Amino acid sequence: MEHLTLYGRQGWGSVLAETQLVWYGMPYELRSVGDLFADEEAQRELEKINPAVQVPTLVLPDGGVMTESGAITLWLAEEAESSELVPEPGAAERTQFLRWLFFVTSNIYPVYTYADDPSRFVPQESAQPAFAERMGDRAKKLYGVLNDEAAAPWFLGDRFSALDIYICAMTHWRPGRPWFEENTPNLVAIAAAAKALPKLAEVWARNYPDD
Ligand SMILES: N[C@@H](CCC(=O)N[C@@H](CS)C(=O)NCC(=O)O)C(=O)O
Repeated sequence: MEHLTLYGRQGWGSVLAETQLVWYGMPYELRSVGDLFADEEAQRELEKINPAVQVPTLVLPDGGVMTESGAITLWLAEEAESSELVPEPGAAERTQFLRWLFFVTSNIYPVYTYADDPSRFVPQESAQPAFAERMGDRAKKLYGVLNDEAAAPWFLGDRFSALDIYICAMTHWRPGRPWFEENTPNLVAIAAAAKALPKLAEVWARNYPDD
């Protein structure tokens, strides 16, 4: 396939797409975007491609645009004609894979959108910290649910999948490693195992150089 262009930022959600591109050995060009919460120029540039102004944003060889990490996950598996990260239709793990992929992308991920910059949603400055805290509580609850559902050594049991990549990436985010270690040991174990995969070592190190 012709090359893909991934707009991303070190350690941000673009790592979800980048790891999968690396896994499948798909050629891609990485375009680093500035801090989308602070850099208006970076916002304006990305907005031309993805009006939601978020990463990952993937531009396809035909100029089409793919956003939404969950959709990108399903699309990449199809494009790669691989079931290594996405259980194929009919596979025993498919149902739970889809359930938890959507749980992560449509339940947990938006909590970050709301808490990253509460001023976008709560005009009154004095109310913003409490709002962010409530969002943090929501994330903790949902990560607890995910932890209780997690099998071993991978989320789906014996079968590695893109869910393990999400868990590895997201346990680098809020509420922070100590909280995950104390409260979600199953997720932390999965994250460590995903981190140790030689195929992904470089891309993890690029995104999380301080680990
Ligand atoms: N639904 C999107 C969420 C992507 C997302 O929230 N990305 C964050 C980085 S982790 C972002 O770009 N935030 C910038 C902003 O919201 O301004 C997905 O699953 O890809």
